[in-house]
Amino acid sequence: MDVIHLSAECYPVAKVGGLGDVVGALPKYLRSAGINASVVLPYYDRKFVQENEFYEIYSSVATAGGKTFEYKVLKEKTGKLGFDLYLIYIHGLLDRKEIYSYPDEIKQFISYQVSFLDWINQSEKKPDIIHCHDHHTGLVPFLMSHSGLYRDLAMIPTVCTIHNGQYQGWLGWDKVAYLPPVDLDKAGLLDWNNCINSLAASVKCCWSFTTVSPTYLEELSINSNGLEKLFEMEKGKGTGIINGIDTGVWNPENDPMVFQNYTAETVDEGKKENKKRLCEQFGLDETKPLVAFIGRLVGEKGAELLPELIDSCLKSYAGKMSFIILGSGEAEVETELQKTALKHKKHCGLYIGYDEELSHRIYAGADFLIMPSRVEPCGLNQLYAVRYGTMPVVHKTGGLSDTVIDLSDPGGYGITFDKLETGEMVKAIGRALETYAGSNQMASFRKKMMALDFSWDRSAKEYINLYKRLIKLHAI
Ligand code: NHF
Repeated sequence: MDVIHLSAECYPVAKVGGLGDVVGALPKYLRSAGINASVVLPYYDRKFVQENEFYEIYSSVATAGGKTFEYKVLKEKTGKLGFDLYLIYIHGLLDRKEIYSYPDEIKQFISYQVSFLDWINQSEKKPDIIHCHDHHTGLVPFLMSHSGLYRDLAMIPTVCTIHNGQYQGWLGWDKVAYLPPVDLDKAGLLDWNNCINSLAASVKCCWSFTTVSPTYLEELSINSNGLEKLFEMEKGKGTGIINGIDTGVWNPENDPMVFQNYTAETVDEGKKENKKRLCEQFGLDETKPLVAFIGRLVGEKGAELLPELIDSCLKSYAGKMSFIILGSGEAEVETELQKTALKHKKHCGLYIGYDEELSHRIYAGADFLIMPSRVEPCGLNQLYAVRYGTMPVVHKTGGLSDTVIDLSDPGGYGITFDKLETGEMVKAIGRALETYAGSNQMASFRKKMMALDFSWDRSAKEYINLYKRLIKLHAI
């Protein structure tokens, strides 16, 4: 079975968040389960692309927005990622450093989608499934069915995975000219609230959509930035599949980025050494329990709640713990956190920015990971945390509800709280401190967490079952 994944991100080529991690890992696991999965990305002028060899497999001209442009398809030479990687190159448009935030982003992603379709349309061997991720690839299912240019693709099953329904790829109807000729009778499929909505079009036109956790599928009908009714109507073709983690990359036993490797057997000594070195770096007291936050400093992740939480915890628990924060995001949140770190120099370490190595070191050295997310479609950080024996303390929402079992429940290994209020979160941290102080408790929870299986094997199987079901439908 040939499956092509389309995405704006794919680790280690281009990653901003969890989308990159998923698209960098899932195809590998599909491959080891016998599926010929590959990834087609826009070309980016970034480290991985500069340092690896690619060769041209196809070039042609396509039209979008009444303009004809030349595009090339490049293939990575060695297959070292564990799957075939293709990049779509367009001079002056798909040859940039950053992934997002260009003023002509609309043109950038439409040209990417159109070039992909143009290439596959002429290719003799068609894929069995086209799997689109998030709104940047959301117009593909519509164009496959409703543009005369791609008639040959109309019967290929499409899957659309929603990693984050808050961002939808809106464009005004004045931008319809950017698209190739489409059947305008079907324009309603592109529309949501009087504008073209790429994510809505994808959900309407794909054969099946998935969300990255079952709870998130439910939540989208209640809170999805205006698409609630659509998700309510289309729920029947949706499935929630929990993400996995790449256990090859995230493995404390041989992770080259951490200070000292460890296994479930040696977790206590390993964590002690990692914490010591991390605390040295940030001027923190290594004898205190260490609570970490890693992630984008934005409202969705509840990052603006951290300054008050840190103040309150240090007050309520007389400075008996330390915090460490890694991330970047909204300027105001960054400034507030900088003030907090300055005010509590001995108790709060802060790194504004994105640093893959430091994130691994924090998972290895911290005792707890706090996730006060407002919205969390799946969440990968809590999964990385348990893999490194770090206890997650999470708001019960989305994928966090599906993956973290509270200590008080059978099989529990984490701490959950229902409301995003400082008081509730302070209590949750209080429970963390009690657990830390309890003799031998922490040691057994760490072992328990490290034995959990959140690898991709299980989730990959669920995707394969879905692909098989769609291919059967195709045959009918
Ligand atoms: O895990 C990958 C990630 C999710 O919750 C995460 C998010 C973005 O917000 O699926 O995508």
